[in-house]
Amino acid sequence: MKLYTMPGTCALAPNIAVAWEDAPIEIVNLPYGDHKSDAYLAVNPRGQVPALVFDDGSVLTEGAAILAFIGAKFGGDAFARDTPLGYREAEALSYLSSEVHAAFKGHFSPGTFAETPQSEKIVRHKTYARLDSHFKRLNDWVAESDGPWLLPERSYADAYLYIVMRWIERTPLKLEDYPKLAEHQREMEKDESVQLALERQGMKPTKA
Ligand SMILES: N[C@@H](CCC(=O)N[C@@H](CS)C(=O)NCC(=O)O)C(=O)O
Repeated sequence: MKLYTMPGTCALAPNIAVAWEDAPIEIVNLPYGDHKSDAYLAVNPRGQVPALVFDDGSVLTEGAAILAFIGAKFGGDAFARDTPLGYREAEALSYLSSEVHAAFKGHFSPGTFAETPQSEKIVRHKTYARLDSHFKRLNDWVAESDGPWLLPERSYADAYLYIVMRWIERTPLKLEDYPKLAEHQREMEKDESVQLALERQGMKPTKA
């Protein structure tokens, strides 16, 4: 199996899960731009990472679905779904993917929602307010878990949270305004599997 990634992207979440589980999945880190090459469009016509290619050539996209696959196939009991942790993990992954990750679109591609520089400015302004409310919610969530993780135990949601929070550096928002999320980032970066995944994706720890 091959997992397609690209530096700086959300593909880091399944890449971290692969490292945590020591799963026999090859990481193929595309140089930025190659996600629109003919060769990669044959893998994922949407030109996005992550994509997991099975040995029979079939392809699974969507980070949360790839994480669910890695958990089911290689995660053993720790990530079994029929437990309160499993349901909470699914809830957190769904929120991170459909709400938090999606909200960054207004920062990375404001032109999707606006046609003029003036309306782009409004989109960005609203995007940062929306991201701030998501980050406050996530900060409370970590505080309530009574530990450094999003849930009472470490889960794949932490891998997803880690990559979306790295993107805050590219916005006017500041990680130090969400102290539990800053602590979460530091804890993740102490983890050797996270360090390995970062290296495989051509990235470095942030030293938050
Ligand atoms: N809904 C998809 C979104 C994937 C996605 O947004 N991938 C980004 C990187 S984080 C990407 O490949 N962007 C390149 C592009 O859209 O051109 C998922 O959750 O996997």
